[in-house]
Amino acid sequence: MTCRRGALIVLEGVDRAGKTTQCKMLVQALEQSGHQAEMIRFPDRTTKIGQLISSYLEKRSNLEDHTVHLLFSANRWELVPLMKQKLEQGINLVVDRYAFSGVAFTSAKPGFSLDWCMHPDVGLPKPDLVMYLQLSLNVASKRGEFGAERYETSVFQRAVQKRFEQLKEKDPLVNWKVIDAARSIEEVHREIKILSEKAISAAENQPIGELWK
Ligand code: NYM
Repeated sequence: MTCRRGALIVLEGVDRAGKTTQCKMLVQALEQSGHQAEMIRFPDRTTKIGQLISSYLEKRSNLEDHTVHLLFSANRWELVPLMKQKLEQGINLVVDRYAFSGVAFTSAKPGFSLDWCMHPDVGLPKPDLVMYLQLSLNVASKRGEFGAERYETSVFQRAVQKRFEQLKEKDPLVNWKVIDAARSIEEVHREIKILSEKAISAAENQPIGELWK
């Protein structure tokens, strides 16, 4: 490798935990301290697959549960060449949801095991850091009503939260950090920035890993 590679940094958590706000703040802060950084979000609703997913989430169409799970995964795989290219150019990628959301949301549906849900994402670029924004659903609901998209009900979100916790416990090869997201935006940001800077230094001279392999 001629230049130091960028780090793959993922933010996860239930809806309303503040992931998108924190991703944007992190990209800005990293740029201000001299790093190259870009944000990506999954699902990426701009591709053809992403449009199918978006229409499903907005309840404009129905898709069979296994099928939509595989589409979410395909939506990550279609971005892999671009992600690798950017990481190899030294750009740090800050990712709003990744395979962990894929597993937590589908496995919250009846009849889906964590193992089955993890399979299609095995071998994706492995995040150097996964920050799980932890927030009780009581606090989350005080931040306003859930939206009108599919999955945005407190019963489903409770199941998703449980699945995130199970996945985190089952997953010793991934660098998970739990962030208390009930604090102020600034406090949460400070912790996320420190952890990210550390991950960036640790990743520089390491090859990009493969998730769940
Ligand atoms: N979601 C997201 C999944 O069910 N599987 C996935 O693989 C991913 C990445 O889509 N409710 C769900 C979680 C969210 C929704 O929401 C996307 P948003 O607000 O665009 O992050």
